[in-house]
Amino acid sequence: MITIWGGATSRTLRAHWMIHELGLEYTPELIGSRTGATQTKEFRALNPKEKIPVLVDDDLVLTESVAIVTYLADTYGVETGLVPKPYTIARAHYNEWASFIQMELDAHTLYIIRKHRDLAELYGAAPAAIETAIAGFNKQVTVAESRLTERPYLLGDTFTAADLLLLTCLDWADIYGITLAETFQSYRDRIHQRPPFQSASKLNFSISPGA
Ligand SMILES: N[C@@H](CCC(=O)N[C@@H](CS)C(=O)NCC(=O)O)C(=O)O
Repeated sequence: MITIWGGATSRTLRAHWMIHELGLEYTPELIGSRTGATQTKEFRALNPKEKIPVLVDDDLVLTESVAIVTYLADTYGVETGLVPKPYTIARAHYNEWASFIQMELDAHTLYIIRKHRDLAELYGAAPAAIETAIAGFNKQVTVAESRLTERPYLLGDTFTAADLLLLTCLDWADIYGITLAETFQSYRDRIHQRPPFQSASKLNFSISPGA
């Protein structure tokens, strides 16, 4: 039996969304970040990093949203093409996009804004870092934009986990008031219509985020 811990954030959405894409049965444990729920003894035994999302699949405990998404598609959706098969060129490009999105659009830019603006009381206010993060996001995201002017999805003609990861960052940027290029509007509209996105979002955001 699969359990996904965590809700209410873009990172937790990724895990729920992939489960919904694959049509798997699972137990969502919708705990929020910064609510104290990631610091309980039970949760720390699963993830001493005190972070969500976490996947539990029988004996396997897996953290990191990109690793979770990739594991789920590799294990339960090999024929879906949601993540290209290992040892292929397509997989190398999937890895490339996944690393780029997680590092350049999430960790180095959007998460910096979150830490030093929304969570300034915890991490310190840093207006210059926020300005640089917004500029960095805008610069890096143009690479994805150029790609999407040539093909409907990041890896080609079909939706993959690379698009799932990108979409979560584009929606996160939109919430932060970052103006996205026109190419992204139609891309986002198209992906927002996917029933697994809609059902996973409804579930993921059914709890309030922590502070
Ligand atoms: N690199 C990790 C980041 C996970 C992360 O930072 N999660 C935040 C919420 S988005 C969290 O769990 N914070 C917990 C807390 O501070 O209570 C991933 O992509 O899964």
